[in-house]
Amino acid sequence: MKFNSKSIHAGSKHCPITGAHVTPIYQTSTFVFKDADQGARRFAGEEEGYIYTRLGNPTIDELETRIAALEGGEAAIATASGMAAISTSFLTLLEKGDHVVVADTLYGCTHSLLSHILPKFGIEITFVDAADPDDVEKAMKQNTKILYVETPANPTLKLVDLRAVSQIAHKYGAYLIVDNTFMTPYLQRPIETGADFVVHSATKYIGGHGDVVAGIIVGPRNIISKMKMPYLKDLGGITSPFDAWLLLRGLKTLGPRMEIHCRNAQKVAEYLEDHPLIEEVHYPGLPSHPQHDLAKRQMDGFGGMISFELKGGIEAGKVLMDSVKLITLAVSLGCVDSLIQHPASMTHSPVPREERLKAGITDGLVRFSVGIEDVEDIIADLDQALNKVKAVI
Ligand code: LCS
Repeated sequence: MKFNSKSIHAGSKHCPITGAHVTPIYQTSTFVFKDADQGARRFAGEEEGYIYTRLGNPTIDELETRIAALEGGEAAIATASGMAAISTSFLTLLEKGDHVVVADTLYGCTHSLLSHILPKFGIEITFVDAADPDDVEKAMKQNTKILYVETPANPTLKLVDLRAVSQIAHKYGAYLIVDNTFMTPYLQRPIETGADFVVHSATKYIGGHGDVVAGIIVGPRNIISKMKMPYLKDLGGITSPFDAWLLLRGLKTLGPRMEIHCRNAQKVAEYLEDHPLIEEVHYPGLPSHPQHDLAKRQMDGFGGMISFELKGGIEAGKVLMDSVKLITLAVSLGCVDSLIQHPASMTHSPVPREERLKAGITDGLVRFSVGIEDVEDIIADLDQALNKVKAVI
């Protein structure tokens, strides 16, 4: 099956009891055993079947099968949030004394997990400019267990050459984990270019409608099984059957939504680049993006995320964010509606200012998640808000 067919059908099982066409929300915490021996057999792993939703649930299973098929991975697990996916991967794969190499441009809470929480457990972290494979290789050591990157990175849209860094990771016997939140498997499948694991904030494009917080991990079946049992079972960060159902519903329209996000973002990026009040636009689909050639090679589309700097810095940015009407001032991204926010004071506030600036997350940077509204309306809203900026600077 091709992508859009898989996103509707992969893993889908019509209800064997009622014949319900759409998979039901198995909103139950526990499952009934026929007798005590059956319960014991299921706990012992001698018989397949459900026990308790933290250990497995039919609605969640269908989501996991579908997303693994879309990413081209062997297996997947769904988690309570993107951060639960990232922390569960690290806690499964790492041991005291291990070393992790990470891109210096990451979502703020991922940065905070790596710089404040993992070191408490004896894990050493090195931040690198992952856009430069030489910088990555210089940081690798004998005990490097994980190389972790986001591409495009949140919020600067800097790219990482996945083929190059997967070769480096494997040369040192490390796993490459790629956060594919900004792209989704519709636009980029890192496992096909050598990544070992893909993680997602499914809160974003996978859900797509701004009504769920969840995460996904995709990878080799033997390790994903271990992540599920005992790690996720004991750490506890599972998703709920209802959220899994919302994600299954979101996935059915992932391809068509991403097409519109990409088309709209390209037009918005071009509009912004031509606007006299805009200093710089970061969007991989613009020829001015320093890694535009890599974007064309590695991605099947340039995505829906843009960041930009206004002349007049953050004060001008605040006027813009306070003046939009159709566009919503809120964090999160990947929603059908357009969202605008300020990384330095919001999503990336956990990153110390000096490190933020080194990674290109300036005080004036504004991030825009372009929705699937009619692009003329999005541009008209930006235009009226930029006119307000013009009046005050
Ligand atoms: N990875 C990326 C690239 C993200 O952007 C986020 C959240 C996460 C992981 C964590 O996912 P969560 O636990 O929230 O599901 N990014 C956010 C953002 O940029 N604005 O609000 C949340």
